[in-house]
Amino acid sequence: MDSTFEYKTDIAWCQGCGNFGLRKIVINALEELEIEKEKLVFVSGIGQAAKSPQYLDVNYFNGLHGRALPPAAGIKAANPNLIVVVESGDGDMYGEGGNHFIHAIRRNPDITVIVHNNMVYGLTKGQASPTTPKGMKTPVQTSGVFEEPINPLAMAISLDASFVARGSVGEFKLTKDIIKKAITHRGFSLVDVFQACVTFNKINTHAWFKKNTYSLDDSHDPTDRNKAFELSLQSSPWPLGIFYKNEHKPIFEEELAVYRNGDKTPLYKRTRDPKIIDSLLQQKI
Ligand SMILES: Cc1ncc(C[n+]2csc(CCOP(=O)(O)OP(=O)(O)O)c2C)c(N)n1
Ligand code: SF4
Repeated sequence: MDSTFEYKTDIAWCQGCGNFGLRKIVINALEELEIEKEKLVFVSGIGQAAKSPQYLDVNYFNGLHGRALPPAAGIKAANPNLIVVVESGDGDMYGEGGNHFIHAIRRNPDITVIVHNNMVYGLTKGQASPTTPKGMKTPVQTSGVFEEPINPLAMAISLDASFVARGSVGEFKLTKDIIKKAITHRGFSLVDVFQACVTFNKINTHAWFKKNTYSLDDSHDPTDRNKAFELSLQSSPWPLGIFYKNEHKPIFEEELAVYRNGDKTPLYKRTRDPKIIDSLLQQKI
C-alpha cells in the first residue's frame, strides 16, 4: 500500500544502504501515529542520511552541515503546535553538529532527533566519523583510527536528555515503536539507529549489527538514570531499546515569555504592539 508520507522519486543511495530500511521504519511510524501532514516538519543537515526528508512527502528544512538542531528548535519555538523531527547522520549530528547536540539537550525543546548511525561519513566516501570504532582503516585513516569514539547515549544521559534510545535498522518493529514513543514524548528525544553503510563500512555490516546487539527487556526501568548510564556503556553486544526517560524537565519553548501563560498561538498569528517596543526604546534613551 502506498503511504501518504512516501515521495516517489529517484533515490541517490546505494543498493542495500541502511537508509532505505530506516526510511521505511519512519514512514510506518508516522502512518501508525496518524500524524496530520500539515503539522509535521522535518529538519536535516548534510549527508546521505540528511537527504532522507527529500525522499518523504513532508514539509522540511534542509540546513547546513551539522546545523539541523538550531532551526529545528527555532521552528518549534515559532509554532509549538508543530511536530518537529530531525534526521541526521552520526557525522552531521555528533561531529559537525556536536556543539548544538549538547546545548539542544540542555534546552530541551520538544523535538525528536533520529540519527542514522553508520559509523562513517558516507557521503564523503567513508572517512572516520565520531562513532567509527577504534582501529578501523578508512581511505583517510589508512593505518586505522587511533582516537576513541564518542558514546552519544552516555553523553545524552549524562546531560539528562529527556528521552534516550537506540534502535537498529535490522529490528523493524522495535525501532518503529521507539520512534513512535520518541515522537509522542514531550521534550528532546534522541533515537540513535544502527545501520549499515554497505559501500564504505565493511566491518559494521547488516549481519554485524544483528550479531552484536540485543533488545532490553521489560525489566529495565527507563526512569533509572544510573542503570541507563551503565547500559549505555555496554558494547559487544550493544543494547537496543529505550534507555532513559525524564518526563519532568521544563520544555524550552514553553519557558519562553510568549507562551508562558499557556497560549500556544504561533508567532506568525500574533500582532505586535509597536507601543511596547517604543516604550522599551524610550527607557534606553
Ligand atoms: C562544515 C562542513 N564540513 C564538511 C563537509 C563535507 N561533508 C558533507 S557530508 C559529510 C559527511 C556526512 O556524514 P554523516 O553525517 O555521518 O552522514 P552519512 O553520509 O554517513 O549518512 C561531510 C564531511 C561539509 N559539507 N560541511
Ligand atoms: S555510501 Fe553508504 S551511506 Fe551513502 S548511500 Fe551508499 S551505502 Fe548508504
